[in-house]
Amino acid sequence: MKLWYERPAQAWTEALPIGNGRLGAMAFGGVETERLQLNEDTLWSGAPRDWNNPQAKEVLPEVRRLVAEGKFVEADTVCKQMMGPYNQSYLPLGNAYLHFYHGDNAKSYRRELDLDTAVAATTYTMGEVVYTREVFASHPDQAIVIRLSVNKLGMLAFRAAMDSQLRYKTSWDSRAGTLILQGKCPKHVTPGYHGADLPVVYDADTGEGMTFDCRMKVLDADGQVWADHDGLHVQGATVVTLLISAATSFNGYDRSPGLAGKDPSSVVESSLQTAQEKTYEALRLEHVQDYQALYGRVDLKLGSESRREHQPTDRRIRDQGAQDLGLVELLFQYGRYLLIASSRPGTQPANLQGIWNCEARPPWSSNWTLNINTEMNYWPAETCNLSECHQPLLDYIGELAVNGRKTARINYGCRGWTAHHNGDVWRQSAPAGDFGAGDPVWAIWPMAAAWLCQHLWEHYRFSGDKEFLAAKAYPVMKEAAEFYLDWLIEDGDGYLITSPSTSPEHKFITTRNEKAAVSQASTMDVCLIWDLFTNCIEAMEFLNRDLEFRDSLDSARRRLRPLKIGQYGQLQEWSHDFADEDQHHRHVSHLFGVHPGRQLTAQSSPKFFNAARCSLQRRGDGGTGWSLAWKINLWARFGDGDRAGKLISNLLTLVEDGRTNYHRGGVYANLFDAHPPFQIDGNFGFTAGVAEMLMQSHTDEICLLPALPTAWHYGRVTGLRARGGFEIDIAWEDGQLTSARVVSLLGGGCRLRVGVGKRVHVTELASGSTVASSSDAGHLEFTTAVNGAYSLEVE
Ligand code: FUC
Repeated sequence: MKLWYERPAQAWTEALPIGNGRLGAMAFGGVETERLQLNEDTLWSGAPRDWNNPQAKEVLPEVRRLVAEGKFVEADTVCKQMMGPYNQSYLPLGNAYLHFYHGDNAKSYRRELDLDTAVAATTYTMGEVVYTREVFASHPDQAIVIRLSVNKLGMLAFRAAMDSQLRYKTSWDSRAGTLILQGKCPKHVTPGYHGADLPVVYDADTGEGMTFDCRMKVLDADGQVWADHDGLHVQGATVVTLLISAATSFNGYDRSPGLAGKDPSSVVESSLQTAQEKTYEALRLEHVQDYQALYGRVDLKLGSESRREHQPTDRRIRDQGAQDLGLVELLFQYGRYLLIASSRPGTQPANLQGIWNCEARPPWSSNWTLNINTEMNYWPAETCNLSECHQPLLDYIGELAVNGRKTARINYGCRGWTAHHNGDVWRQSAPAGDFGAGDPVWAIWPMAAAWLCQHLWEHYRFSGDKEFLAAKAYPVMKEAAEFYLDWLIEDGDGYLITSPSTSPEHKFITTRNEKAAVSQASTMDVCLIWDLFTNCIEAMEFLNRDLEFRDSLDSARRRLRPLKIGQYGQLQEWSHDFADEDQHHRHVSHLFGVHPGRQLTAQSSPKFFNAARCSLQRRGDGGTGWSLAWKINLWARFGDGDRAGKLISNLLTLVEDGRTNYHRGGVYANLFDAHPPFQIDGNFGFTAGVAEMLMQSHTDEICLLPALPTAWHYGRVTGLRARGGFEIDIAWEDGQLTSARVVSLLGGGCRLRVGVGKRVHVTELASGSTVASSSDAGHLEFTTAVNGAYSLEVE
């Protein structure tokens, strides 16, 4: 499980990411100069502000009237008055450089990232001297640790320096051997997709804008060490350990980090203080143990003779792509690695770039885009056994709801809470769009609360954590449901609809042959509300709470305008059978009910399920990285392993650095997902998709191997998680299930669907007794004990 290369990274998308959830670095592995590009996950421009727009409420009746009259283009124009300001931007902290004095004529060069240990390493030789470098981001010690060594006494000499693109100054503490970088963030950054004369605006040093502190320190060195205006110097050493730590003045989403911020310096000092009392070996051991406790839970082996582990990763992608099943395994585990590295309890959720960003105006502000991207980031969290890593998103939702309550009231005069398509560290909840400069096709979408609440419910379904459901999840879900109850209006035919309504980012063609964004009751709106109401109803029944409210949700759910099938047999994207602006558009929002929703299944609604398949067929097999990843998950839900496999092939193609394209996603040399540009959602969506091909549990049964591609002849997966608190191992040969194991963490009933022609039986391991055998339909049902283990054999 290694990514490895024969030359240093030339571009950022060749560098290797490390992270502890909060601190991140991209390691370039340069010979003469090593660069570690640094990030800290709370480092954002701006401060809390009022983004709500009372005018939205004023124009809402007019927008609704125009939509009802079919004047969609006019409605688009008027609903621009409903927008608020743009959201702020995630920022790059800086760089640490190690300048060596040995030139760059290295031999036997190799750099790698080992997913089993989360350690990046570089080795090369210069004449007789072998140089070795290791770097990792420790979660227990909240520091980035660098180890340099040579095999010849005293041959190590370098100068270490730091810089930043933001406002900064450096200083040094020669006695402590510490280099200090202190900086200040802009109070405003205009998103890169919007032109501005002054896109990056700073306040006075004591004014608005986050401050930050980053320190690099020699932990131990056996040579001479000193610090001066030029940086940290090491000479005549054989082994050196460096520590880097950083913090910001971020003091919560609702406090100004410039005027009422935390003191970042004391945070950095104290983490360095704790780390420096340990040896390098101890730091490394604790890091590896902490990491492996999460990473080691899932293992995937796809049997094949076509593995090319002996080839560098970039060549494997270029020459073999998805035919190299070892590369598929690597990309699967990389998604898990990246989630552990970018999302730990107490940190910010993984944003569009996880935590890795080198630009002051990154693509789409490296924000939380809530109309697919942020949710996709967390698709693998539960199924791939990283439930703890889901926590930052769950916390974010609770905080967003606090701001979203004001937005619901001020913008729409509704109860409850809502949020729109863009979020930032200040928990921006209003429609971003610079008060009218934005396009309604993305800005007018008060649906984020519904989608995000799915994560609260899913966390409960996987973990069975009743305390979490009762105290944290349910109250937020209920308030979101209140918002949508108020947001829904009557359509005159007895149905409830949303208006204005968009299908995110995709326009339709009106009968007057014009492009428009807003109409009524897009399929996604209806499916999102169905999902939220259904989850709330189940939660209320389980908690035995608010049963009257339950009834009003249930009757509203029955009155949602029904889905429709269009002229091609497709599931209509809008409530009229409009023509698509782009038949191959990257978003597949109208298929939400198939995945990640559960409204449309072959059993519950075969007609719409088949229509949804027709829609996906029409969309084609192209798209941005995340779009390909969503399609993998969808084809898995349609039970078509080969088609999912085809999408995997399309995603596992090498994209050169610097290209942008909306139709051809892939991966970069470092296996980062390419929208392009780099966007991490496709990595997470891919990993979730592979899990979905091997096991599904979104209905009331656990389905083993629902969408296995023919090319994955034999293999096994261990440690996947199913709803209901089950841990599942599966093995197969010749494309057929051979055995499985179920560990029940919560006890209770377990229903399996195995889909093999032969008879299977299930044995309880503790007692050795058979607890179930399959009928011909391949269904099994048995009761499990808490922590009970069950083995399934094919007869
Ligand atoms: C949505 C998508 C884009 C991109 C952006 C971050 O706007 O349509 O493709 O992923 O989010």
